[in-house]
Amino acid sequence: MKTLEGSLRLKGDEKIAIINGRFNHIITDRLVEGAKDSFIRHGGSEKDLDLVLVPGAFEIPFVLTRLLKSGKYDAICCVGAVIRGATPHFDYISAEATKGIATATMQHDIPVSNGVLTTDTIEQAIERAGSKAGNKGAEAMTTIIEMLDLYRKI
Ligand code: INI
Repeated sequence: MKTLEGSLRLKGDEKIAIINGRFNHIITDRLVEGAKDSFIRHGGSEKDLDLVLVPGAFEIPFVLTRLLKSGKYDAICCVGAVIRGATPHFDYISAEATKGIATATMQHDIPVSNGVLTTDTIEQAIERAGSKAGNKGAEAMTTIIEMLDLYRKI
């Protein structure tokens, strides 16, 4: 049986965009740091990394669609933080961000990852932004690195 699986290996010339929903920036800045760190550790070059800031998670899919259409990037990593305690329309914003990222991604042949946190409390968000539950920005970047290699193989 032939198994196809991506390795965590960059060629070194991949151009990547991180889209960051600035809302709850104390959290999302840490997610960006994690994503950048993962990119560099896996052999990426800082000059090939662009950071695009949007007001909140709700805006991520609109900018993602434009960046996908631009053809400038090999992969795109989305990060943000929607916290239930911080918004009465938590379900609406988190669902639109998740659905929007998935919908935009389906229409293009470019790896995209969803590192948007959706948590009940700020404590849960802190745990996922570089403390005891890891850094979901780093995980989101690692995911697109694996997917880039898999796309090369299939
Ligand atoms: N955006 C977030 O990314 N996280 C949140 O927790 C949040 N809260 O709490 O409201 C939030 N709101 C802003 C939203 O993403 C849009 O920017 C806004 O609705 C304007 O379209």
